[in-house]
Amino acid sequence: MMADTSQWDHVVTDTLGRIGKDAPREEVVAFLRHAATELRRRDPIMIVHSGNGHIGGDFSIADILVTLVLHELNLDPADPLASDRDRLILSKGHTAGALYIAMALAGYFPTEELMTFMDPGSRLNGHPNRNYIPGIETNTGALGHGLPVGVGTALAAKMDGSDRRTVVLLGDGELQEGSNWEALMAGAQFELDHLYAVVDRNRLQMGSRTEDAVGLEPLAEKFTAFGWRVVEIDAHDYDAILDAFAAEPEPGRPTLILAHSHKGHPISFMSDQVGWHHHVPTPDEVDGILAELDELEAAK
Ligand SMILES: Cc1ncc(C[n+]2csc(CCOP(=O)(O)OP(=O)(O)O)c2C)c(N)n1
Repeated sequence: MMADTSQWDHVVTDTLGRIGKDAPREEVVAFLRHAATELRRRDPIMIVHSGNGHIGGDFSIADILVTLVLHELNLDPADPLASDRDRLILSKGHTAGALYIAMALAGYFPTEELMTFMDPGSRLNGHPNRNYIPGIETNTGALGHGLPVGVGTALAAKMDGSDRRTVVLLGDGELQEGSNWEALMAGAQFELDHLYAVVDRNRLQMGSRTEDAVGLEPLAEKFTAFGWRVVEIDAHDYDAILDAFAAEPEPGRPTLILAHSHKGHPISFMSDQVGWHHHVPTPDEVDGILAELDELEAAK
């Protein structure tokens, strides 16, 4: 049963389009900050509508996602299957809601369609499906498959002699799937220097801290030992995200961006709270999220 969300009809999500590579850095950052705020406004309303979703992990990757989809990657919403586009794979497919909003903001499909999230017959499934939305590169949701597919995608680009990049967004809990470590070895073996893995290091998985389930640390050292160049960033700092992708690839080595984030960021009552992994917010909580986003936007 889809819930009534008409009380938030005043929250309108408009297409923003993409901001070009030649725009000044301050303009890019202001644009991306606004886009991420719009994403975080729309997300809880979609989740209340469907009664499902992964709001904590949506919020932790919002800043990176808008940076990639609305600016950094070589993508064209009007030509979503252009052969030399960069490839983005959302391996943490449970955060499909965030990807859909970023894609709608960029212009891949009308923003009105967002409110069909998880309706019967909707193109916007609970996990991304490439058969429905052109521009989604591969179906994900069963954790542990995005990076192996990304290795193949990047290897294909290398065999084509193309400079196109492959970027895979992973959860940190997801790293407990052994397939990731095989893919890390293969990425180094094939010297895929246009392959980027971004790990959303929010330190929480479903129901616990990662370190209390199957501990991951020392993570940066493990990636280095597997032959990857490691770049550590604050996942909510646009300059850091932009700089990480602007750096020239290191010849022969894939790049691992270890993005230190906060699940539920930047909302005071959600941030770093494990209970918000797939909590469906109450109407009061949605109002609280919207009020905090308004306040933060006014303060900038
Ligand atoms: C193979 C597989 N096992 C279990 C799940 C169920 N599941 C969905 S989200 C999740 C936790 C993922 O944690 P993490 O990768 O850290 O994501 P985040 O905390 O950033 O949302 C799990 C276990 C799944 N989607 N796929």
